[in-house]
Amino acid sequence: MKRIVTIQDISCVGKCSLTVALPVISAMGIETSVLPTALLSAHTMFSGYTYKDLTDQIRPITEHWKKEGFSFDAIYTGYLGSFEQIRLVSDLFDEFRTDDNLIIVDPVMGDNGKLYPGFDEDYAKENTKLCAGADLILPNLTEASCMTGIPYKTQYDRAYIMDLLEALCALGPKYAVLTGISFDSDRIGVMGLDAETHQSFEYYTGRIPTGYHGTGDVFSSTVTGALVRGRSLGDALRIACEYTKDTMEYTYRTRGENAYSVDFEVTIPELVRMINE
Ligand code: PXL
Repeated sequence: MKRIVTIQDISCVGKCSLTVALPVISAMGIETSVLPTALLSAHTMFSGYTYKDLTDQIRPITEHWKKEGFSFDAIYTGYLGSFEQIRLVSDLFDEFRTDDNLIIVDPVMGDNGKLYPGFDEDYAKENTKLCAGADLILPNLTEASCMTGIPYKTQYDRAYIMDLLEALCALGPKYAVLTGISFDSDRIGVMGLDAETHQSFEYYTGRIPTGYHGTGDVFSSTVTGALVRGRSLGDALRIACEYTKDTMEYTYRTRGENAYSVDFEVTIPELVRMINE
């Protein structure tokens, strides 16, 4: 069985980060090891959340893993909490990178033009160091703009997206994929760039007229799982876009706009069908 390690927080309530990555990647038939970076009572969109930093656990845990000889088919990082964590996770990349495993970085920092509570521009710049060591990075437009210094826009054309992708590739990953790209009101999807060949690719689905927390984590977990299951990047992106859209559609239909995250559990059978076909 293939094994992934995913490195991000546990938000006890809120369906994001590890509480999404674990069920989604496990459902794809892959062992999911975790390295929790922090323990929160709920995700940071709830006011008054508690936060227990787990930075001091990262080294002892990875040292034990090294002693045991554990290896991972992919290392997938999401929400991290501090400069120190970025440094420790970069070290972890160096220690656990092999010739054929994958390093996937979702530089979770913000959305809709704003950084999440607790993050600032300096933190965004520090995240570029993590991206440099990745095979694939999966920022949204907000995160891409903060990391590259290219101003965030809500109205844009293909040239703007290509500029962002080129700037992201210049950070050092093999592939950059931008999420949440929309050139018209009823389609949304992803555009990516191969840093070596400069070939671009894209995939779109119908658009659900609202945004939900945790959808980026559903998307990135699915891309990671599909790649480890041997799918091409184009195919992994298609499966992840479709699964994310299905979960958003179901959530919108049954709960409207005010859900605190998406009901990805209900659509897991569809994900399992897509990954096995
Ligand atoms: O879904 C991204 C995410 C992950 N972890 C925490 C968050 C968020 C988004 O707000 O607050 C703690």
